[in-house]
Amino acid sequence: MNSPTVRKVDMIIVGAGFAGLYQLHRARGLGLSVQLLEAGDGVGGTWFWNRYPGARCDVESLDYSYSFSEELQQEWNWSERYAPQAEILRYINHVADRFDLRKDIQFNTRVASASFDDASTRWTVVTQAGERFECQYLIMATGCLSIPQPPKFKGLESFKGQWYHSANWPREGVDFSGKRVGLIGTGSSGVQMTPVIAEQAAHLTVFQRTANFSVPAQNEPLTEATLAHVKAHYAERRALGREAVTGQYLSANDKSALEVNDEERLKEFEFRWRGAGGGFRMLRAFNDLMRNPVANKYAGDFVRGKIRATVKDPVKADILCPRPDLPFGTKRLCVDTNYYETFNRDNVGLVDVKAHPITEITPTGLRTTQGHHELDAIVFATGFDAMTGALLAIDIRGSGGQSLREKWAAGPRTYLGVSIAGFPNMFIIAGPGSPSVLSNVVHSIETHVDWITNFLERSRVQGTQRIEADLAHEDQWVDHVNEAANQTLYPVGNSWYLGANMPGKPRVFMPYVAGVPAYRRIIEGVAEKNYEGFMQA
Ligand code: N01
Repeated sequence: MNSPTVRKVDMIIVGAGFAGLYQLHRARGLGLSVQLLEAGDGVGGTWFWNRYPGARCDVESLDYSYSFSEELQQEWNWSERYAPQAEILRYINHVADRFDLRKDIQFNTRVASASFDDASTRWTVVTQAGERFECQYLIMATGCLSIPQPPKFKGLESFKGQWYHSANWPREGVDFSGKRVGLIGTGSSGVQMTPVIAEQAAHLTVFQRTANFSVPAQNEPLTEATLAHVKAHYAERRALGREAVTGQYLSANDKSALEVNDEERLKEFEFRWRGAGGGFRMLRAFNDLMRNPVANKYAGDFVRGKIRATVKDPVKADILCPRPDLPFGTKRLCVDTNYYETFNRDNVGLVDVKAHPITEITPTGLRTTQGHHELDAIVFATGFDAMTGALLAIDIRGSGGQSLREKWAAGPRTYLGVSIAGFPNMFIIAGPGSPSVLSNVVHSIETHVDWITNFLERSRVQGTQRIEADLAHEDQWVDHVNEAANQTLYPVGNSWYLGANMPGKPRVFMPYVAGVPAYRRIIEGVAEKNYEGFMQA
């Protein structure tokens, strides 16, 4: 039998989202031969798959975009403050064309395994179709929210209508006109699609297990004058973003919620809810919202007050109000357009499936412990195996054949969120242990890609063949990430940040909470000290 051909390149990148495309561009700049492997048939990553109605970013597009090319940021015109999915996908396609990236991307290619050979210091990457590649550097640009949590409901196979998952939406769209639709899940995806589906469907029933907090996006079209102003000062905007805790400048108030009186506190919350632009600005209303339970409760009570003032039916309002044991913002804050208002429509129902759990899907709908709901279509907005799912979906074997699945059996462990001890010459972009999903992720991606590229440039000059995080440094970093999380209220939130949404997943707070500027200073310091904590041979 002939042995399969092996394609040899300097670098394999897995994933053609924001991270993979920029890494491809930068690696080419180093003169490396690169092959990018992508499971989908187009670029865009999360924006390729998540085409559900109402999908849009929750970080403003003027910030949630690449900063590496002045020409790119000058020529692209965002239409709205928070661009819809289709526009973001057009932008990513534009980037792929503008920088001629497609010629190094192989689509429809899902990676099955990757193994490191200590003798040659090369990775062998095998696709699900059995193709083999060999490379010196392996870059995992697989995304934090790319493995949907499959709906596991008894009886789903018997359902006679159509069902959909938010992250695997039909490309041609779905027409819900005249249909009775059930929507399970009220995280960012469910909250974004509720108002849009309600407009079209004959009836929408939202099945909510946990009430989360949602704040208005205050989305609006971007005028020519706004675009011109931003473009004239883009460098300043990006510089402010770099020094902001989330990598996006959002006028942070440096006062404690406890040092002001009731009137001033309310004024600040109102300002952020309405006038100052909405969205994540609410998290910056006071400097201790995510650390001090009393401060946090003020924010939670404010939003609960808004829900009760908006939703006319007091029973629905009560179900929609997050319970006191969920601190504000500790499950990822949802950013919406008309979410709570939608529950005032006659064709929208709400079922509390914590109080009355779903028992089964039936051929004609869904049953809870309280009764049966007749449905023509079911939408699952039930989330993802976040942060680790895409990496562990691949059988990754590092030095000495060590399995990543085994190494991470009790939760992810990284050095700086970018490297894993025992897995030489492999880097992860915006992975667990870095600000990642708690930041403007496009900014964090650029930070990682630039850092990795500089590291590789230097090691090529020095003739280094093998780069590997030192285990003791990794242990220290994991402790530091945990300590930082434990100084906040985040771990209380039982969220996907902790893996709490996946039955059986170890509970470890995965992103690094200390903020983008603090993180950048750490990784820049590591670079300055000859990449301290990395063994280089
Ligand atoms: O997923 P989620 P998502 N029975 O995990 C419920 C990003 N994103 O796709 O909270 C009943 O947040 C689950 O209930 P509970 C963003 O980072 C960004 O909405 O586990 N319900 C929850 O309500 C976001 O945080 C945008 O009790 C079940 C929901 O499903 C992340 O992606 C837009 C259930 C899942 O919420 C994930 O968001 C969209 C069950 N068996 C997504 N299983 C932007 O705006 C789960 N649920 C950029």
